[in-house]
Amino acid sequence: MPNPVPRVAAIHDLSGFGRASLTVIIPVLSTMGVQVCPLPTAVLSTHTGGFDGYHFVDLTEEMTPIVEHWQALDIPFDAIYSGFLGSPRQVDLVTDFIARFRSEGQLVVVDPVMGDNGEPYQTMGPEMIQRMGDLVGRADIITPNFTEAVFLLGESYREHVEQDELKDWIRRLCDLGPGRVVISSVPVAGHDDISSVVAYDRDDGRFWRVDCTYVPAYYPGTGDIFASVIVGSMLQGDSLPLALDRAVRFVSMAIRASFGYRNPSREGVLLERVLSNLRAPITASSYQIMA
Ligand code: PXL
Repeated sequence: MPNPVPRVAAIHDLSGFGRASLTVIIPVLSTMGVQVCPLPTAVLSTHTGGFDGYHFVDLTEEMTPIVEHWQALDIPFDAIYSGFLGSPRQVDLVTDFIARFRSEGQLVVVDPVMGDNGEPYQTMGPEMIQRMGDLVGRADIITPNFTEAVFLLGESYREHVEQDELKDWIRRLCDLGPGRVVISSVPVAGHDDISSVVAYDRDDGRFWRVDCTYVPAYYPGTGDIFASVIVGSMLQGDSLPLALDRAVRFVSMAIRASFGYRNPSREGVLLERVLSNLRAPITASSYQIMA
């Protein structure tokens, strides 16, 4: 019997304040009609983007007993979705989780959370970056941002990349293992006011692109919201370009709903104001196939 509601194992941290990781992943997926079973990797007082002195509780030692209980219960998951990991050993634990719970028709999504704007997050050392490279090899879909794609490929960060080179990067990311790659925050040459999201499906060899108008503010947690909408959309049966389109539209809407306020950007986007839009029927889409 298939699960009456799609069920996802979500392996991410819980940052209490600042609207990132599980505090946005759970509401987004629940609103999209997906049951979230969190396997927390760490508990933090806040996320690490813009707060000093945060308290970080590593849950590495707690993860295996949780996984063993889930395995004893024989819980079937329609998707496994990992994100921010607190230590290199947690990468092994996620790999082990995928091996234990892998099943036919399941979706394994790895969001290789490591950094943004050319910089690694405070807790991401070179070992984490190297190990994350191993983990993406176990995924069906990966969702790095432009910076994380650069890290995974061992390239040097740059402001712009030509389309042919970007396609080459994406094919190289697929060579690591995943059949579908989605890269967000790709700079568009000659257009400082636009970034794009590009996706590739190895099965049909097609590249898709959605452009986003740049809003001059950086909000932590938007990558988690973006990847979660992709997961929810794929679980609803949407095609890759439609999932892409929905994720871009929703994150853009969340940023626009927040930018007009003087709310500190480190507190994240005002998700609660826009969440219900995830239930709206799809009326238009703007994805393009890349020549
Ligand atoms: O949104 C990614 C993320 C997740 N978890 C933690 C973070 C960040 C980004 O800063 O600090 C703890």
